[in-house]
Amino acid sequence: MREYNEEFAPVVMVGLRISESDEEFDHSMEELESLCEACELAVVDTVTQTLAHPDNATWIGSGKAEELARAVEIDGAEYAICLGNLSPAQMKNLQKIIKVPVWDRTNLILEIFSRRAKTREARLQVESAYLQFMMPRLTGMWQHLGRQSGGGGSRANKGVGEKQIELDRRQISHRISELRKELAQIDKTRDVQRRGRERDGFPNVALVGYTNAGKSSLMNRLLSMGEKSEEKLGEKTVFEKDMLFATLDTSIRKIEVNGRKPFLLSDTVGFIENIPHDLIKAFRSTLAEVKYADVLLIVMDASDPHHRMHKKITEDTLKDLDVEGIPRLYVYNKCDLLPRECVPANDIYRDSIYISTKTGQGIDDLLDTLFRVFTENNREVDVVIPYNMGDILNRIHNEAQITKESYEENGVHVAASCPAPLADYIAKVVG
Ligand SMILES: Nc1nc2c(ncn2[C@@H]2O[C@H](COP(=O)(O)OP(=O)(O)OP(=O)(O)O)[C@@H](O)[C@H]2O)c(=O)[nH]1
Ligand SMILES: [Mg+2]
Repeated sequence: MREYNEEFAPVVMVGLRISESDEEFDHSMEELESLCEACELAVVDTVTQTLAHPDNATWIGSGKAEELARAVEIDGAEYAICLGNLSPAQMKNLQKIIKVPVWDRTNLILEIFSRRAKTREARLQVESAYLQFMMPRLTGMWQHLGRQSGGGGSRANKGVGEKQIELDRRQISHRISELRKELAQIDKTRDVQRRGRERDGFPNVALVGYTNAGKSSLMNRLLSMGEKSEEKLGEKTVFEKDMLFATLDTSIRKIEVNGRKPFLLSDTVGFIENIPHDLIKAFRSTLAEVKYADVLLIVMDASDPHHRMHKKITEDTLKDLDVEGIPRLYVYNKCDLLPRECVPANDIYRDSIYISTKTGQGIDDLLDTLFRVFTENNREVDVVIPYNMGDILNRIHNEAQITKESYEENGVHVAASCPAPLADYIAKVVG
């Protein structure tokens, strides 16, 4: 039993097992409990059922639903949280029997997201996903409100309820289209910002991976290696916590580790198994940073026995995001939690790196590997930089390998092997 904060609302967790192995089922239930915890809910009891397929009416079958109703009553639970995605009708029927709101996994994830979203963009994205999820479920929701206000199922009430649902539906559709417009506007601003960053020509690296793998911790570790001033470091650090979906908003930071060339690193929302489709759709523009990256760092918690599955889920989600062509490095984090003999030695010519953001182990190897990948994408540049463009020449000195440099009448003639983003920048500015 986990220890919960006293203020968390008590809930019963409900698992329906169809064809999963014991191990898969237990893991999914454990993850559901972590999702509950992230949503400030305390799991006080668990009810499980095994069926060949979900019951059409009540999802777990009517006998099990009665058992659940008793458990809910005895435990004083305020919600039942179901593993799986229930149809609107299943949710409505189950709710009627157990007399407290029923949430499925999607519901729970949406709730976490709506509590955690901070920036305007994240809030709008979550609201849009929530409303789209709610639309087909309005009937069930009204029934629950009716029951709470003591209305029950009388004919007169039902009429009012249906009218209300029609009204709600129209209002929600209207709100969804408003949200779309606002998000499209934010998208435009984001595009302008991105073009601005592209103009600077620094390589873009994106952190991606399963939630709680240590993406934000890696960002913070790299920031701390470059920033000596405590105050400035405090302003740049991102939120990290042992909790699912700690990060929802994308943060982009310039990483300047002493003696190395700068690059931009973006940290974004983590992935999870069966991530609700509406949510992925809603977060597409936040995740767009991933699409424009030069290298993806796929971060995994190597101490988690399910990290191989997490890797697969991450790769499947990336497929949906259309980022197939971007080079990837696989970062096995939390190696401090593994026996020393289980951690392979790093080799910068491989694409898997073993690190610990906690101890700093392997971080230099990760940077070496990352710069090896940048260099592999280098392009040869042969240009004359006018004398009034000293800043570009400085960057070539700092970020490229110069093979020839001579001072001519119109400027400095350089031939160099440049990181692709810098080569693009030079082509744009110098021609
Ligand atoms: N022991 C150990 N713990 C780590 C390491 N890296 C991160 N953690 C812990 O793992 C937890 C999750 O870290 P985060 O950096 O928030 O993970 P994340 O991938 O950003 O997670 P989301 O934002 O939820 O997607 C935190 O409690 C970290 O302190 C590590 O190398 N070793
Ligand atoms: Mg994070």
